[in-house]
Amino acid sequence: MKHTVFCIFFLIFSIGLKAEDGHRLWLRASATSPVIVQCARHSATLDIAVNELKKGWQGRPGETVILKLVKDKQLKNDGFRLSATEIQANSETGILYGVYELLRRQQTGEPVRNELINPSYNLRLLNHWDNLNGTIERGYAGYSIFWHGEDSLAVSDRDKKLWAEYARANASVGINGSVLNNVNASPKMLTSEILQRAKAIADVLRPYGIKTFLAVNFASPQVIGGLETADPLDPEVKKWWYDKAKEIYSLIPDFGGFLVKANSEGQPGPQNFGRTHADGANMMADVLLPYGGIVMWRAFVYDPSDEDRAKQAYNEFMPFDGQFRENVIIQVKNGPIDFQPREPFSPLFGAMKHTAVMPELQITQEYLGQSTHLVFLSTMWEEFLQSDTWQEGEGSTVARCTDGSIFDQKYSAIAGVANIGLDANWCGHHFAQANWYAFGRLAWDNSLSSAQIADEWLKLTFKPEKQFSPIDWNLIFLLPVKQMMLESHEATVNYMMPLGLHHIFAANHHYGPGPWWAPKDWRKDWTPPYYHQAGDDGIGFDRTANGSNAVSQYHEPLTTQLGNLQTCPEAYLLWFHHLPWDYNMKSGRTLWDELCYHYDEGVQQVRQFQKIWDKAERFVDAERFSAVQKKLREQSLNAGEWKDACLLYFQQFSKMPVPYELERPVNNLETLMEKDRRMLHRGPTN
Ligand code: GCV
Repeated sequence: MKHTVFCIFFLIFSIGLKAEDGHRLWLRASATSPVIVQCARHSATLDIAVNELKKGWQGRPGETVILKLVKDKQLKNDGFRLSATEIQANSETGILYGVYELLRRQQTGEPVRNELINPSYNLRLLNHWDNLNGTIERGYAGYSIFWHGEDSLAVSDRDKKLWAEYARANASVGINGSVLNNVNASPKMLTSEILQRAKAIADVLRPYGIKTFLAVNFASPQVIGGLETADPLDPEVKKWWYDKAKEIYSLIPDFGGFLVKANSEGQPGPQNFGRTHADGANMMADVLLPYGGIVMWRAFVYDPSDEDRAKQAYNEFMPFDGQFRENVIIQVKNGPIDFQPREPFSPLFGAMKHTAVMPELQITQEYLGQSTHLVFLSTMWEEFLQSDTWQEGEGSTVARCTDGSIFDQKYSAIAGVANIGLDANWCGHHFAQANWYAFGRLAWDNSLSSAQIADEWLKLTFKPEKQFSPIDWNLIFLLPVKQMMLESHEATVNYMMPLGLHHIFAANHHYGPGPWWAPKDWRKDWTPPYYHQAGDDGIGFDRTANGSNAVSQYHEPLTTQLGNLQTCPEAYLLWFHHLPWDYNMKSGRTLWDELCYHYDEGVQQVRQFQKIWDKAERFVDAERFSAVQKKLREQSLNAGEWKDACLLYFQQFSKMPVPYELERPVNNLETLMEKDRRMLHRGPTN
């Protein structure tokens, strides 16, 4: 009887939840009451702002809201003054951001006080690693929304609708620029035919305040321009870029500028012509300067030398500090290696004092379970942004070193490598949308907490239109699911690479474990043993003064702190130290036992996530519920494989048992290695 009553009750509630494919992202709410909007001017952007208010108003019925353009010195370009009935801004985009802020607060139940709100960074950019043939490098959510092939350049209504939806989502979280193509850039990007399509995209993005940028191939003057060289000091090469810039600006008058990956992983650059990064970046900067454009020059460089890969970007870029033009920004990945599950911050942050430096984060989860694992990246980014570089004394956080609060810089910027594709839900995993959202929110306000961001996102994305008891929704859905999000990054670090381990992926796909992978003729720094250094004597990469001395690239007291075993945070222990298996950890366990505990903890955490999600079923529409449920099952299985693969592999060296109180491995090492070999369809990459 009790059971029947429960079933009827459950049915009544679940029938009300319409299936959702996730396409509406966090923009699901519609108006609950009418509003009168007064805005003295019309423009594409202001009209969007007015319409958004009308479509999404959840405030007092019949309220009048004033949108007012002002000249207020306290406001930055995109900033605004907010109150419950008025938004003031210096720019139209400021008004638009104010509208989205007001609506967000109404929809999440946050108070609206009189506030002045300025963004942390001037430029808040998505980098799309989209290829002209429609594929996406490290994309896990289908094909490109921008490019469908070089023979398919006509712009359809479907394209335009999707681009407008994309632009709206970006604007709603404050993102104001998009780099439309892969940093491994095809020279063809700059041909006139392709630029026409870039123009069409830019036209759709513009009213939402989004500027268009392009990634460019340094050898373009040779490859598509027919010149004999791409030497940045060659007058003909300079002229080629001048002419190209002129052509681009005639199509896209507010074009933002170039993103360049040069002399990195086989991409051409100034060094091919005996020139420096500064020579190359400055030439392009000069070309763009008359139009107000900028150059984002990536510092993701490393070569197959014997030098520790973690040191190379710093070594290569520091000598040029102060030599770059004002409209050049050096774009630096958060960590010194490559978007690993956990890295210390790159020592370039704060160290380049006379050059603008911008962080590059990776929203697409190349190394974090791609679109299968639920990993809320905000906690990782928060940890990174709040890391103290000590470069200008205590409190010189990465956030402050890059947003213009410490260094005098004309441009401040932050970029995220997008996780967006043609999948109905844009990001492959419903919870991966939270990472797009979080990137935008942190780019707007780099002091936001992940708890706040998760709270907002969950309310906007999952609050059922149907009324449940708010107490139930809070207790069974909001709080536990938020907690799951907040723990998810640490869980992934635990089951993949705890205690500072890094880059121990199987070759090529960067998905599953492969600590064993080391073909003889392959670059050592593209193989996991280079990074974990496991042997009979222990595990970890010695980056102390006795080893590669990468610690010396950090500012004191960090050099000493990281180099000293007593003070190095255990989260980075094996990043900086090579230690014996029986090394005594703070917990009193041996290093080997501690590793086992972390791997096991990661697996248990994901099992717990499954319980949380299953329990929340009645609050989620069936389509999104089961999609996430399936992915969590896969994640649980994968977490177990990670644990078994790493522990069974490292056990060959530690020769110590997995602590008997922990769950035993359920996979055999040989089977896991075989699975890895089968996944290796294509040739390996780094
Ligand atoms: C776009 C890593 C990725 C590459 C990526 C590169 C980069 O190596 O695996 O796919 O290339 O980083 O950031 O340039």
